Formats: sequence, C-alpha cells, structure tokens
Amino acid sequence: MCEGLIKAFAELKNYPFIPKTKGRTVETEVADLIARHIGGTIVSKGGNETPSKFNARIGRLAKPYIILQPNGSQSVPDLRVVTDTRSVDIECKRSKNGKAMWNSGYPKADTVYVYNGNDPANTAEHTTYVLGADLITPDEETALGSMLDAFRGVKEKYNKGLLKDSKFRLEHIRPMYKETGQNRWLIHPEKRSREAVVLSHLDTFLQP
Ligand SMILES: [Ca+2]
Repeated sequence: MCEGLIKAFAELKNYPFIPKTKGRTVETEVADLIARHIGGTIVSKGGNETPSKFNARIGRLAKPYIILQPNGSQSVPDLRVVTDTRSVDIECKRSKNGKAMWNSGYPKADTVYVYNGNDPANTAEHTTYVLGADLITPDEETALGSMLDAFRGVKEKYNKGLLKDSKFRLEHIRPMYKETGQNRWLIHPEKRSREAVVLSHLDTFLQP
C-alpha cells in the first residue's frame, strides 16, 4: 500500500501542467493516480448526505480509500488517503505563474502539498511536492494558530457584546495568508530534497 503511494508520487513528478478545461482538476488527477497505484476507491460526501451518514458509509468501506474534500469543498485538505493504520492529508495547488498561493489557510506540518503549475523559469517540469514541515516551523504554526484564535475571540466579543442587540454581526473571519520569499516551488533550490522528504515521510509514516 505504502509502496503504491510512493510509486504514485514518483509518477506525479512527471505530470504536465493540467489545464483548467475539460473538467480535470489537479485534485481529481492526483486522486485518480493514487487510487490506481494503491488499488483503492475514491469517495466523497453526497450533497444531501449528513456527515454521520457519510461516516457510516465510509466506515463500511474496505481500506485503502481516498476521501475527496473530507472537510467540505471550502476546507482543507483536498484528499485524505486512509490506510489500514493511518491516514495522510494531501492538498493540491495550481497556478499559471509558478507561485504557490496560500489564500485562507497556512501550511500544516503533516500535510503533503502538491503543486502543479507553469513556471517561466522551468518549462521542463510542472509538478512538485513538499511536506508542510518543510514550509513552516512548529513555532510559526503555533503563532499563526494563536493569531487566528485571537481574531475569533474578537469576533465573539463584539458579536456577544457591542453588537448583541444589533441587526449586524460578523458572520465569519476569512484570513488571507501570503508567503514571502521563495514561493516558486518548481525552481526552489531545495526542490529535490523536499520531494525526497515527502517520499520518506509517506514511507515511514504509513508503516503499520
Ligand atoms: Ca486545493
């Protein structure tokens, strides 16, 4: 199983730039590729299915399987590969200018990030991957988490305080994160070692 996942990632490195047309997305391409190599099925929650019904349904599935968007279409990760013993989260990113964007989520140490794109400085390669632990330190993750908690605290304080009798309230906070420095993963000087870290993470992490 682990071997299959590693083979899938080795093949993934050779993937061309995936156009946005024809209903293909990086997420479905990666899910299909992994399913082919590990012999698992791909599942996703139906539109009308409650989370408990969905959980009951996947509870009956033979492992391994891949859940598409396990936390909903607006939340990370894109894929969760579930094996007999563990599961691994995979988040896919795609861009036309070679830059990996974070938008409303920052990296998580144990998530695998797949990037598919078009970097003018490296037209020979279009896909790479990196483990979250190579993108963010534990201290940064803690600081970003506590900043988000602080924002949520402000929201609660106002909604339940000054705004409690108002027709208006803050419905939700949508942060936007930006990575400064080298965020062009296809030309990153440590690209090869970052890819190797992902392979060894999958190898050791998914061992029973
Ligand atoms: Ca994504």
